This record gives sequence, C-alpha cells and structure tokens, in this order.
Amino acid sequence: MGEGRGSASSTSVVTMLLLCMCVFHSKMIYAATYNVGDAQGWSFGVQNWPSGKSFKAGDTLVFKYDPRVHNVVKVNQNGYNSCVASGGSPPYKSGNDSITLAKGANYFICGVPGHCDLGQKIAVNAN
Ligand SMILES: *[C@@H]1O[C@H](CO)[C@@H](O)[C@H](O)[C@H]1NC(C)=O
Ligand SMILES: [Cu+2]
Repeated sequence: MGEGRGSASSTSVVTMLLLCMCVFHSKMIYAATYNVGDAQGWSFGVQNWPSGKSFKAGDTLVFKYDPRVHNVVKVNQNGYNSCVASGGSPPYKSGNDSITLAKGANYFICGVPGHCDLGQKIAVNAN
C-alpha cells in the first residue's frame, strides 16, 4: 500500500520533470536569431527588411553596424512614426547588439539625427 503511493507520486514527479524539459526545449528550438538587414546590416533603407517575415516573442534580432556612425534605440509607435528617440530607452551602441523581441509590436530606430528619416528604422510584430 505504501509502495503504491510511493510509486504514484514518483511517476508524477517524473511527468513534471519531462513537462518542464519539453517546455524548455521547445523554447530553445523555436527561438530564432535574425541579422537585421541581412548582409547590409542596420543601414539606411532597412525599413522594409521585416516585411514577409514572421517573428515570435523570444526571437533575437542582431543589429550590426559601425558604432562610430549609428546606434539603435527601442522606441514606441509614435517614436517610430515621427522618428523621435526622446523618452525612449538608452541607445544600444556596441555595433553588434542582440535584442530579444517582446510579444507584440517592437520598434527600433537609429537615434543619429536624420538616419531614421532615411529609413533606418524597423517595426517588428512578434506573435
Ligand atoms: C557579435 O556578438 C555575438 C554574441 O552576442 C558574438 O558571438 C559574435 O562573434 C559577435 N560578432 C562580432 C562581429 O563581433
Ligand atoms: Cu544611423
């Protein structure tokens, strides 16, 4: 009787462990990494790069650029539309920035004056 109870609870512990491992693995398997702008990197006219792609929350965008010339600022929709970085997060400026997508809309612009207006901006929707 005691043995029966013991084996039932160890079965559920094993089941729980397997479930946790499956969740962990599916995140590892399905999270993708994208180089923004592909070979051109984070550059003028990159604005259309996301079109036709589908992104998931947890995917990583890698922004590659010359840090003496550009940076990356996460902004809100208004900042994206009007090319204003003020009030946004502090800029990323390593030239090789990995940023994980949050669920929903993610907006990034270059904070160097004039660059966003030249299409150095992206809007990415993560499901
Ligand atoms: C960019 O960063 C990643 C890690 O975040 C690293 O593996 C890679 O080598 C870096 N590339 C360059 C060109 O520095
Ligand atoms: Cu720039």
